[in-house]
Order: sequence, then structure tokens, then C-alpha cells
Amino acid sequence: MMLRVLQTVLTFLPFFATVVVAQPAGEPVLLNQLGFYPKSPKIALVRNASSDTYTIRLKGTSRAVFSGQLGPVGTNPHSGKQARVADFSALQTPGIYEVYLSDGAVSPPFEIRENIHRELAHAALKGFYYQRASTPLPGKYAGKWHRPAGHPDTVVFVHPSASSPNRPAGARIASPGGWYDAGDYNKYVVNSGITTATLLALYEDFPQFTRGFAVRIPESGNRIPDLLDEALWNIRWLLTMQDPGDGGVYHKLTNPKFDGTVMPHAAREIRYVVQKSVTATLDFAAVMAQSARIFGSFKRQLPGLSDSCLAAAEKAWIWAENNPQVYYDQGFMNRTFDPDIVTGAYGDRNSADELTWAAAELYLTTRNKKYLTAIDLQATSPLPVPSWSQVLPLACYSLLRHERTLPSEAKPLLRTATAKLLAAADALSDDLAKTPFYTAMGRTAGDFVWGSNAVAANQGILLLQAYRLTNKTHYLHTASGNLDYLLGRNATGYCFVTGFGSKRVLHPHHRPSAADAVAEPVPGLLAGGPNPGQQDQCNSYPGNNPDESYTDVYCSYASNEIAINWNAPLVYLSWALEALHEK
Ligand code: 9MR
Repeated sequence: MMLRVLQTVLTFLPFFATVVVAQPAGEPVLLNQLGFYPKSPKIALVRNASSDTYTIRLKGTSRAVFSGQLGPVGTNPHSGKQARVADFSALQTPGIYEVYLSDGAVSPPFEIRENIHRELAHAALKGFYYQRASTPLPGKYAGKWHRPAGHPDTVVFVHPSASSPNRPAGARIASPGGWYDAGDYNKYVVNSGITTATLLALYEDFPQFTRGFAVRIPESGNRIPDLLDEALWNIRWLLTMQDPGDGGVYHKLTNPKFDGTVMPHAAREIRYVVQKSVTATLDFAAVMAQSARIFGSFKRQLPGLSDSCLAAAEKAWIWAENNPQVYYDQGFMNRTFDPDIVTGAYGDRNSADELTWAAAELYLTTRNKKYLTAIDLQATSPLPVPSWSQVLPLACYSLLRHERTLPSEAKPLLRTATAKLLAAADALSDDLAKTPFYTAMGRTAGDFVWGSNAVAANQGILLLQAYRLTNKTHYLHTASGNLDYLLGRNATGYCFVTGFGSKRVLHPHHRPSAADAVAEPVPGLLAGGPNPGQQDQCNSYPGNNPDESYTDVYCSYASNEIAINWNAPLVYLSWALEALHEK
């Protein structure tokens, strides 16, 4: 009998094999694996449906509580694969559910409830605590990911490229604290600029709600919101990156080469501050001006800090005025000075956007007209989505945030900022039915860059800024759709935040997660996401399609690293959605 069965199987194997190969790989149902607010839109994507209908059951029961029709077949231009939309927005009763298809396929479980993204938002902010340099992470705060202090950075050398009269090559400075940039242990001013600004913007947009954002860090309970305490960990480091002699800001604090895959405390390479740059100095000026404004309301808890931040910002501005062409060029630096530095470059040869952003923040804080006249919002058209190399939108957001307090002479700028922001939000949110994931994210292949998941999160922030301006729910829902994308409604079926979802990221390119003895990676970290550049040349990518170019292996620094500038917009998006649904 057994033999007959085996023979039958073998006889049919070629046929089945052909059929299996012809089937597009992947999960049959793609959706946000955490879930939905009761009143928010609820969309799943169904692949290879064998009938036009689906049902939804309470998890663990066989009783359908909802049944629906699938939408028309759509073809994903990035992969040629087909999918249909299941829209069950009408289901609003709290519970844990699964989508069922007539052929027996089941979705990952998801929940409908208020505060559905609260744990995610908390974990995403706590992710910054895990990135702290120069301090131990005790079990009390870090749980099983506790670790000794790494990189004290109390002795850092001035690289020959950074020499100045008061600080010649080889001079020692102390520059402790700050966050590790990403899966590596270096600290880069440009990237930590937009990161810190994004966290501070969340505070400025939702100051009251932010007080409830408590994530159990050593500073918790010090009468400063945890969000600001965490930002301060980096702001205090940033202050040390300014040369007190001339106000210029070192581009980065780094090893010559990336550390091996070791825990932070086991990494003992010599560290340098390298060449000052106009982009780092302007980003620094912007963050310090924003910090001065915010910490001006915390003078009792933080005496002198606001004034120090403003003085640092104005000094940096002057340096940038006098050094407008001093870009960071790692290749040139290595040809000219030793030792060579081969860590992340964050090179950017256009500082018009950094200038406008710094001018806007300085103007908002000081109301000094010289900064107002330096703001040029037309520098890029149409308005791009922010990234470490493109910060112009941050100027628009900040000006609009403070619109009501600005004098008539700022009105033309505000009109421009509004028009640019709404045009960009419309371009992201129009005709969602024509997009591969029914989301702003992934409309074009150009979204799939290194760190594409941060493109999704930053698009979400842009849409939320438009929502704050207009109150149009379409913008809010489109922003929320991008969070759905990050949490599972994407071509890979992964929930991209460590520690969350049913198809999890387990092997991020993150040195502590790889080198510690804990099986699970450090939680709350957003993986970079699909990146058809595949610069790491790992051999486990499932193919070359832009939206599928992701592989959950440590090797994949181009698709599976984590980074502070990717986590910050996740913090913003998840926490802002919590705040807006609370109303
Ligand atoms: O996010 C950065 C991406 O835009 C660049 O294309 C890439 C290559 O230069 O670098 C990325 O940033 C990395 C940085 O250089 C070093 N730390 C890890 C960062 C995330 O991968």
C-alpha cells in the first residue's frame, strides 16, 4: 500500500512540481499583522484567490463574522504579480481575527482595537535607548538585551582633516554619548540631525499627548517627557561635535573601518572626529535652534540648556556662511590625509536644502529677519520626501507648525509651503487603487532605495502634516496605509519591525543583535527594507524585483540593516496615529 502511494506521488511529481513553480511565491494574504483601529480603513491584499469572496473569523473559531467580495485583479508593475483587495473596513468590533479564503488559505491573525499601535510606538522609541553609546544598558531597562557600556568616546582624536588652530591633528577631545547610527557603531552628524529633528517635531506637534509616551528609560519620571529625554541623549553628544574655536561641526565621529560583529564593549578601535562640513554644520544649526525653542519651556529642569543650544546654532550658522563650499568628500579626504576613513560617508554636495532648513529653524526661534530672508522653499520642486540628504520639507513642516505665530512678512513663505506640501500629499494619495499595495508607498520603483522603509514612514509623516493642515481624512488614511505597508501589507509579507508581527525580521544587520547571546534581535527596530541595489551582494535575495529585494539575513546591510533615521519616522508615524485616533 505504502509503495502504491509512493508510486502515485512519484508519477504525479513532475506535474505538481510544474504547478508549484508556476505559482507566485509568498503568503496568500498580506495585511498589517498587528491590526487596525475600529474606525480606520482595513485592507488586505489577496494573492491567487480561487473565488471572488472571503470571510473573516474570530481567531480560533469557525464562525464567520464578516464576508466580503474581493476587488478586481490588479497587476503589480514591479513584479508582474497579481493581487485583489479585500476591504473589510466595515468590521469595527474589537477582537482578534483571521481572513479565510475559499481554498482554505488563512491570513496572519490581526486585532481590531483602540490603541492598536501603542506597543509598537513605545518599542520604536525604546529602540533608541538600545542604540545609546557610552552607557551600560542594565536589565532594569533593557531586559534580556542588557549589556555593558560601549565606546566611552572620552578620548577621541582630531583627524588631520579636521585640524584647526585650537585643535591640531592628534589633539584629544571628549565626545561621549549619542546613538550608534545603525548596525554599525559610528556616530554621524548629518544622519543624527534629521533623526533628532523628527523626534523633536513629534513633540512639537503633539506636546500634550507626548507626556503619556513613557518607555522606561533611566530618565523616566524627571518631569521631562521620555521622548525629549531620549532626544537629549543625542543632543548633548551633538553639542560636543562643534569646534568651540570656529563653530564648525565635524562631519562624524568614527573608527577608520567598521567594527567586526562584536558587542559594543568589545569594540576598541581608535576613534576620530573628521573634517567639518557645511551640511553637518547646517543640520546641527537646525537641530540646535529647534532644541533651543523646545527646551526654553523646560528651563527649571534644564537650566542653561536652551541658551547653550541657541548660541551653538548661531555660531554654526556663521561658520556655514563663511564656508559654503566645504562639502564632505571622503575620497578626497583619504587621498590627502591618513589614516583612511572608510565608514559611512553621508556625502551630499548640495547644501541649499540644509541652508533653508537651518534658516527656518533659526528664524522660528529668534524671529530675526536675517534668517527669514535666507529661506528659499523653491529650492526643490516638487516637494520631495525627506531623507538624510534632503531636508527641505522639514523647513516647510516647521514653518507651517508655527504658522499662527508668524508675522505678515512670512505669509508668502507660508503660502508656498502650503502649496508645496499639499501638492506632494495629493500626488502620494491620489488613485490609491492603481498602486500595487493600495498605499502611497510603492507607487513607483523609485521608492525602493536603500532604506526604503523610511521612505514609507516619511511619506506617512508628510501626509500627516497635510492632514493637520486640512483635516482631510484621506490624508490620514493614506498615512495609516503606509504603516500597514511596514507591518505586513508589502510584497515580502514581512512585518518589518523587530519583535512584532507573525512573519518577523529575525536577523537584522545589527551588531548587538548578532553578537549577543539572545536569540531574538533587539526589539523595536525598523529594517531598511526592499532595495534592488542589493549592494551587499548577499546570495539570498528572492530575485531582482524592486519591491521584493529584501532578505532577512545578517549579511544584508543593504536591505536588512536598521538605522536611527529609519526608526525616527516610525516613532513619529506610529505615535502620531495613536494621538490622532485618541481625539
Ligand atoms: O542610509 C544610507 C544610504 O542612503 C546610502 O545609500 C548608504 C551608502 O552610502 O549608506 C546608508 O547609511 C549607512 C551609513 O553609511 C553607515 N551606517 C549605516 C547606514 C545604514 O545602512
